[in-house]
Amino acid sequence: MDKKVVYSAVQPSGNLTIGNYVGAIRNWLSMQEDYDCFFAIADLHAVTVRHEPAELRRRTAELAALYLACGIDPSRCALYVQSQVSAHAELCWLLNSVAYVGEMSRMTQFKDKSAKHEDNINMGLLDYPVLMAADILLYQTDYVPVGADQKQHVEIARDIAARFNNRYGETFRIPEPLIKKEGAKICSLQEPTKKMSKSDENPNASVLLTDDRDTVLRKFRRAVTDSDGEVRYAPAEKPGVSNLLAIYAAFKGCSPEEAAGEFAGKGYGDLKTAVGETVSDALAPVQAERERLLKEKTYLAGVLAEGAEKAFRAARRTLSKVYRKMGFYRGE
Ligand code: ATP
Ligand code: LTN
Repeated sequence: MDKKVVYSAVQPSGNLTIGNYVGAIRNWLSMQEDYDCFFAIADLHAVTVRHEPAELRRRTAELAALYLACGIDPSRCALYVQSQVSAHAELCWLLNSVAYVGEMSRMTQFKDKSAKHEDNINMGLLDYPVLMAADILLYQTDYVPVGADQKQHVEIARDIAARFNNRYGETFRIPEPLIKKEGAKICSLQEPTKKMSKSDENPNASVLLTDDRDTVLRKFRRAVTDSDGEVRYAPAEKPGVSNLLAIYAAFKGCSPEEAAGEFAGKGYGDLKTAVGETVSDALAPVQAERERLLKEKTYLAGVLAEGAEKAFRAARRTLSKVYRKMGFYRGE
């Protein structure tokens, strides 16, 4: 039987945080064995907010190197840059005629980003979920592993697929979001009820995958906790301490409750130092490998070209089917 298909992507829109790692990329690794995986760098999505061209180019290469350094294996999946497979933009256009402006303008991310970038509410920002639906549907995807914040976008992709199938006949498989309970939401170190985000303005709020040891230790030392002094896992009551325990647990491979047990009778200082050391120990080899790969420009470009080729071969089948179903003239 054919393997099930997995699709996911991250935008090259900033420096990735340990939230992106624990909530997204790390979960992709084990899937490479059992599924047909497509992992993309969503550069077409990244231009929906104002960007610097040279920075986009640099960040795209950096994200590719990071994927590889984290253990994404290009011989077992298609690792590629979205804009190098033109089928994404083509299918987006075709799906635009079955997506409604009303539903797009109700998306949480569209509302948040429009509020944040009031001077640049462009068509791409509104169309973002349709492009994301095109990404997913092109590969007849079964599962989309993402963090909790992307659930709504996967749901709209399902709606668009079902509507298209209904109007033109069975064409797309209906995808399902795959959201892990643990690590689906790593919180900010400064406002622990908010998610840790790569675009946070406070540099102490997020631990970046590129932060050196001293920076990681310092950010954890400054993390907001509470004044009761007892290390306990109780997210509602003690969000700061619980977030530290959740991060420690995610990197140690245990449950947050087990992590709390390790610190029974110890103070917040011990917890902060231990989390900082654990995270920076885990990041060190990934950072070294990323640095090494960034120097191998020809290798990196080759891996991405091969990935785009692989993705294109799969995407082409769905795209021709869509053109046919919609009645585009192909010579007969
Ligand atoms: P931005 O702040 O620029 O919107 P982001 O940090 O939210 O960016 P995305 O590129 O939107 O990152 O997300 C990439 C992937 O990482 C998605 O699957 C998303 O759900 C996941 N993710 C992002 N932040 C977290 C977090 N704090 N905890 C767990 N998963 C996360
Ligand atoms: N919008 C996503 C990135 C993304 C994506 C996708 C995720 C673009 N296309 C397809 C899953 C499937 C985000 O994480 N911000």
